[in-house]
Amino acid sequence: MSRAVALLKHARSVFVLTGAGVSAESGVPTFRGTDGLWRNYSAEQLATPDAFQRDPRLVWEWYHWRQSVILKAEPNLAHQALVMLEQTVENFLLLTQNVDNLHRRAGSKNVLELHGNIFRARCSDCGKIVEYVFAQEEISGLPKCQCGGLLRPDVIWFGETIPADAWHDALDFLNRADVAMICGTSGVVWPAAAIPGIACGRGVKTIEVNVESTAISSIVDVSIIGKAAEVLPDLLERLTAGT
Ligand code: BV8
Ligand code: ZN
Repeated sequence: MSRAVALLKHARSVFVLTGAGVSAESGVPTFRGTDGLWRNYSAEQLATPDAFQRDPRLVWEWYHWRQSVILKAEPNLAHQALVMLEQTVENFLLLTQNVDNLHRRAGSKNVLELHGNIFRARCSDCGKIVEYVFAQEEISGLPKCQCGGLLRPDVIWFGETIPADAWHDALDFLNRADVAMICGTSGVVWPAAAIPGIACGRGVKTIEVNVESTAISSIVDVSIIGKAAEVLPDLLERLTAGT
């Protein structure tokens, strides 16, 4: 922990990558943990264009269920610690794989949503993007656009390319960062999983926070095993105590 604080103390630019682990303590299920299944489906089976093509109702049921879980959730101390970190360092960028909007609800400003946002929908016909929160009474069938087209969640599914501008901006910031923190991700989903290797290759100091060791634990400068909602507030307390 003290080595992580020392790295952050001398950092002007801090890059953070988060995954489902930082929302776990808000009660939002992770993807690959024991709570990662829904009706015995895995994310890889449902979060694909083919699954939506084949059974849009099933896929929408999954997203409606996830929206209902997230709407009951509150940002946790990990999200709040990252808001503090953004206010503490000179330059800050938060790249999240999460689609739950909890970083924004916590107050993070400079956030890039690499995989989209579950509270937005996109028209399969005209491409229009709308804010979308499922309300039982509103729709009996599938959500439709004003043009009549079928709406889909505005998230990036497996097999779909990620937003080029978000990826470009993230790498641009990472290349100039002093420290990169990798929090609560299993590091199995590409291309986000490439971030730690790119950071190490650029000489950016890396800190991992995860409840268990992962494939990158051996390549990062500091690997902290613990819950994000405990480790991150502790890190911020030590970081700001010295100021
Ligand atoms: C693409 C949105 C071009 C939907 C998601 C190589 C290059 C490019 C692509 C690929 C490649 N190899 C394979 C691919 C294909 C694929 C891929 O990566 N597949 C994997 C499964 C092997 N990638 C893609 O398709 C990407 N597209 O690159 O386009 C292309 C296309 C085709 C072929 C080539 C190139 C698009 C990927 C985006 C998929 N969309 N989500 C939705 O959410 O509904 S991914 C989904 O997984 C979520 O976004 C999630 O955030 C993400 C990653 O999972 P994690 O966040 O890491 O969550 P996980 O449950 O896995 O882990 C939680 C971690 O937290 C654990 O480590 C746990 O220990 C820890 N933890 C738990 N509790 C805590 C904690 N840590 C701290 N505190 C705690 N309390
Ligand atoms: Zn439309």
